[in-house]
Amino acid sequence: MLSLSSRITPENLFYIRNHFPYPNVDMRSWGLCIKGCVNREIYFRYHDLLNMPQVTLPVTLECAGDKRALFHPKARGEQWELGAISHAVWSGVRLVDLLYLAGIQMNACEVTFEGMDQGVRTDMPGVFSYKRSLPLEKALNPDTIIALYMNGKPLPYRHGYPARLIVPGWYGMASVKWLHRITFTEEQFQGPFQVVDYVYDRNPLTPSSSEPVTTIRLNSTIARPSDQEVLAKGENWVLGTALSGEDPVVMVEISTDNGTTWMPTSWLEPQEPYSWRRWCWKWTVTASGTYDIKVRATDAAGNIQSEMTDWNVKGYGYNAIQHIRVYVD
Ligand SMILES: Nc1nc2c(c(=O)[nH]1)N[C@H]1C(S)=C(S)[C@@H](COP(=O)(O)O)O[C@H]1N2
Ligand SMILES: [Mo]
Repeated sequence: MLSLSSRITPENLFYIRNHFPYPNVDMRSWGLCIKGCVNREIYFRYHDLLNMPQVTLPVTLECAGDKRALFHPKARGEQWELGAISHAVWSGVRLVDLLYLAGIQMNACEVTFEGMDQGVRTDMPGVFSYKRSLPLEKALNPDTIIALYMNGKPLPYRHGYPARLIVPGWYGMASVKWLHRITFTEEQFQGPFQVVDYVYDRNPLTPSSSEPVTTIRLNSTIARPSDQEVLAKGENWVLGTALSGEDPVVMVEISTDNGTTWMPTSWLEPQEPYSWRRWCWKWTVTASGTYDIKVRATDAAGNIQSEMTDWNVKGYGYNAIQHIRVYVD
């Protein structure tokens, strides 16, 4: 289910995705260190971060596996339907401000981010922590932040307290929770959450393509009515969201005849970078019957969602036109 009662997802309904059991967070010893190819290693205590200049940014988080259950043939992984996406307002320190304090050396090529959570994987031996990297350009983007607050309150434990990375416009796997270590490296990071997971593999027999999962693809979703719902004749509101990590979404259209004719929907809020936008459409139904409803979004560059999505082994980035069937009594 997708909660759209407000633009900001209520905290108890915000989706959660963890690869490992929750880590122990002891604030007496917690700190964030920056090391690797830097002029000086720096260690920040929680109050050091709280005392630095803060920025606030609304950002929608979407799991790369959102809508995975809709893939045909089925793709391996958590069978998310429509709910692995939520919206919050994040506040904290710009990552670039911290990185400049450490002084970046010329040989640095990437930045890796390590969470405090760790555990085993089913596909390889060893104990791993949740660790991901970003190219320098994205790490230095002023909108990439270390969030300390979510919706004006200290980050909830489940969402990464005391500090998490927020990488706007990228799928959720990049936004490392329970962050405690940042390392500049000369080489590209090869950890399993970077090169085994979160790559678009098209062929199960020849895994490990080099195309990493990064930006959120153009997508739109019908939150209400739900698939197979029975509606009464008369006025029915159709409600949903649209989002893209690249060019902003400029139009969402609805079809009630399986995609033959399309009608524009109305926005419930203005366009804001990195944020989903809710849309609605008043549907006046006069005849009972079965209706095939579809939704599609168009972005500012003229891209439009299609009937097909790019099938991949681990089921990332599903963004085909959504189709639901409803019955009108
Ligand atoms: N440390 C850590 N960070 C993590 C993860 C994790 O398992 N461990 N999961 C990632 C994934 S895949 C997603 S989709 C988002 C989910 O964030 P949320 O649980 O706050 O919604 O966190 C990301 N950051
Ligand atoms: Mo995810």
